[in-house]
Amino acid sequence: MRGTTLLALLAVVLLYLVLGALVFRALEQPGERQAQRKLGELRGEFLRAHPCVRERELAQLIQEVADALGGGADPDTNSTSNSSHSAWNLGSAFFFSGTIITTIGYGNAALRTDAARLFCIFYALVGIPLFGILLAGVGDRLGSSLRRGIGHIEAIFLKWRVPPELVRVLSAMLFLLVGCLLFVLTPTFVFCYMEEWSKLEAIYYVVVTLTTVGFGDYVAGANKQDYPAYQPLVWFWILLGLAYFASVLTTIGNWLRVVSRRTRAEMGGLTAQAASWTGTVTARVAQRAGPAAPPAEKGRPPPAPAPPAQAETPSPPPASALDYPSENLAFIDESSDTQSERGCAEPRGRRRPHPARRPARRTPDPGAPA
Ligand code: Q6F
Repeated sequence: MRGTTLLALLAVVLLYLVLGALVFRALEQPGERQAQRKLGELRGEFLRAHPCVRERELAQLIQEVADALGGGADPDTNSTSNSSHSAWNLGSAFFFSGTIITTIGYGNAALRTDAARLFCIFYALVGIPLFGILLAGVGDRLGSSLRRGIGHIEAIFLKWRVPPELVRVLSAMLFLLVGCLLFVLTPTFVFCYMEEWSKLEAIYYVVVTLTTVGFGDYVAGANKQDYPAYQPLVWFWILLGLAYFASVLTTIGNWLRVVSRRTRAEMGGLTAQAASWTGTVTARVAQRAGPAAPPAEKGRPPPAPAPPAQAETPSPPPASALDYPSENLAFIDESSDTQSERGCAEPRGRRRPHPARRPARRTPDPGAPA
């Protein structure tokens, strides 16, 4: 990637961050203000109702509670009854290890001792790549079995003489639909029922988890359930869902890459035009000034009709994946491969030849390194 492209990308990302900040602030700050106000009122009321409690003491207790909550302690405890619930029993600790190696990192309970933090460093450094290997394997399996299933349906479509183009689009949609059904919608309903979350909360949790953002405001399986199979099922869902989402995110990335390439090509056209214009102008100026004229720019090659810019302009942007959504959606089972700069999947080895697959369109990418 060239320096200018990188800078442009940096600018886009910065803009995106600012946009996020503005929207989140607008949506969240009013509620926060209100909650703060209410808390202050409650505190004042409490102090008025219990004159024996000093304000300092109450503030101290609140601070202690807030700190303990961060460590995963249960606030619903008093000195006499020891709650059997622990954020660090074996099941919860196992879950915690899972949030490390998957990089979900909910953070609903965090490490408090230096020894544990030190161990966490090395645990993460080994565990994350290890889990990555597993995820790649799972993604591979998942992709090929999904593809096999959809291949049957494709064959039926083709038998019905549905145009191959349409079959490709349909099968890509089917890919997305089946995946969504299996890894987003079904879990959403399960979480709705098991955790008593609203539909929005549940789907928000699903996306936050499978994108590995992992805020930790919602955590599945945190409350003791009557179903012993629930937590293992969530584990299973996370393993498959992460693989599916990895491929979906890769696909979206490929679309964005196509958009950026297109923009770059258009921008390249503009700069080339500008370059050839300035080139002509300087040439004329130089001509008029005569052969003795000093070079227009010191330390730079003369502004000849710039060949590198020319190379970027002429052909219209390659027939891009955005024109053929199915070509991109077909990536959905190829998540385990790191997508190259070109963002085109190489047909890999033992893949069943795709009846409707058209040979990969490969147009030289003007922006790619040679
Ligand atoms: C779980 C649990 C959650 C909370 C720390 C994510 C792996 C399923 C628990 C699960 C267990 C204990 C998820 C598994 C991953 N959830 N207790 O197993 O006090 O909140 S706690 Cl959601 Cl990566």
